[in-house]
This record gives sequence, C-alpha cells and structure tokens, in this order.
Amino acid sequence: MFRVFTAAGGPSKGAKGRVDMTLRFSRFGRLAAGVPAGFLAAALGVQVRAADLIGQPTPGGIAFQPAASHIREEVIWFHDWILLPIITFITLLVLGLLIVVIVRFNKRSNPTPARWSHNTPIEVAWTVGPVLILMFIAIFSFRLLFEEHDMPRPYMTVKVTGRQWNWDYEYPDQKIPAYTSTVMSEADAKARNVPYKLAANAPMFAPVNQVVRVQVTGEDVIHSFSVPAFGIKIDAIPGRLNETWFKADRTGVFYGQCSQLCGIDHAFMPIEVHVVSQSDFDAWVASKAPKPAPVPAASPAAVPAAPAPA
Ligand SMILES: [Cu+2]
Repeated sequence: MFRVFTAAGGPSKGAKGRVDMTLRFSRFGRLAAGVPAGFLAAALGVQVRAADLIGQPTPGGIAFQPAASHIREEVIWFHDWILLPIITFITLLVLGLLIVVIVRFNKRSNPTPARWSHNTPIEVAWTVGPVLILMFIAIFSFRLLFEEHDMPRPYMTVKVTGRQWNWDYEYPDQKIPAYTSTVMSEADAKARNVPYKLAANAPMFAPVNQVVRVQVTGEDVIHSFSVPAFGIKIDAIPGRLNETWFKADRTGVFYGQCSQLCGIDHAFMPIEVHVVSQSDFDAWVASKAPKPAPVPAASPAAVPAAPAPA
C-alpha cells in the first residue's frame, strides 16, 4: 500500500487522489476485519493526505503512523489482525451478555430468583477460555518479540544518549563525535515549515535499507528513545546500555519523542531521523567527520625567533 510513495517520502506526482484513496481504503481494509474505528475514520474522513502521514502524528488520526520498516509492519499487522478482532469480539460478547442479563433476569421478568450459586462447567469455561485466548495471542506476540530482538548483522551503530532535555547522537563507526540534538524553536520551525516539538535542530541520519544498531543510554534520569515509524522504543537508563535496531525501507523524515516522563521539559526532546540514500549518507558523514589535523609546516614562522643579540 505504500509503494505509491516516492523516495522523498511524498506521494508520487499526479497520483495524489489515488494515493489518498489507496491509503484510506487499504488501511480501512486492513482494519475491516472487525474494526468500528476504521469505519468511523473512513466515514468521518479523518484520514488526512498521505503526504502528511509520513513519520509524524496527524490531527484527528486514529490509526497508526505508516510503517517505514518491516518490524513496524509486523507490529501493525499483529494489532490490526490479531488483537483488534479479538478485543472487538470479546467486547461485543460481554455487551451481548449484559443485555441478555438486563432484559431476561431483571426483577420484573424474573420475580422468583434462582437459589444456586455455582456452575462448574461455566466456571471451567470462563477460566479455560481466556487462557486459550492468551495462548493464541502469545504465539504471534512471542514471534514478534523474537523478531524484534533478532538483530541482523548491523551496518553501523549509533549511540544515543538521553539527557534533560535533549539527545546526543554519536557514530563510532564513522568516527563522528557526539553532537547534541535539541528541539527547534517555534519561530524556526514555522520558518522552515516543519512540525514544532517534533523537529530538532540536528537530526540523526541513517542510510536507507541498512541495519542500524541503536545503543541507548541515559545521562541523568530515565528517558526513552522511540520512533514509531520504525517500531522501536527503548529506555535510556543511566549506567546501562540498551540496544535495539531498525532497517528503514524508505527514505524520508521520521519523528519520535522521548517516551518516558523525565522532567519538566520532557515534551521538548523530540527525535528527528533522516533516512537518506547511501550516497547522501556518505556525503553527510564526510561533512561531519572531524577533519584530519593539518601537518605542521616547517615554515620559518614556526621556528622560535632567536633571541636578539645583546
Ligand atoms: Cu526524556
């Protein structure tokens, strides 16, 4: 459903209408297995333009952000096709039972109450039933958990350090020292037409279609590094190095936020990740890598002046 996006992350030219409809209905289709929410969304037209859905929340949106990685697609599939149908079924079942009880077993229509208080088959059923449901969910849940932890061979590592209230990004493989990424001011965000409180002054960079290992730690309190489009969220804990990974399958700008209450400016430590082509990434690395120290030239100026003769 996302094939209509161009490399830049926007909808392909001239196909905007088709993109909108594709996105709206394919998402709707994915949810249709039993999703009143999807129905509501389509009916109210709250799904906004496809271009707005890349890597950031949208006003009025009720579905997930579009996936930009295979893991995220699996997460969305698990939610849309396993969890949501089950919880919808359970909710409707309980609602139905409640209505039956209200209608058939009220005082008026049932003047002489029954005197029994136990029913062994029902008690067994309402114990075994939920256990079976949880075991069924666990099959898919554990498979997903395993996949999330089974990191392929990484192309590079980014070390992320959370701090009150900004992030540090360091690229040991590329020898890029840590730089600090802070929230962009409202005026700057407005001037650049980027979302305030999501845009950062110095984004993290990653090449597309490469496995990026993200090592996360905290400097002062617990923060949490989270990028919904990649399906990653991991705590940044002082004194501990946590690890996760992502492999973005499209270029674009993807936003996240610190997801652990970390103090008064918790809402002001956004995460901005630019996923770019390999050549763009290499160019960025070249621009960031520390320049080699200039070889001192044996110029006369470098020679200390001889003391003046007395
Ligand atoms: Cu934080």
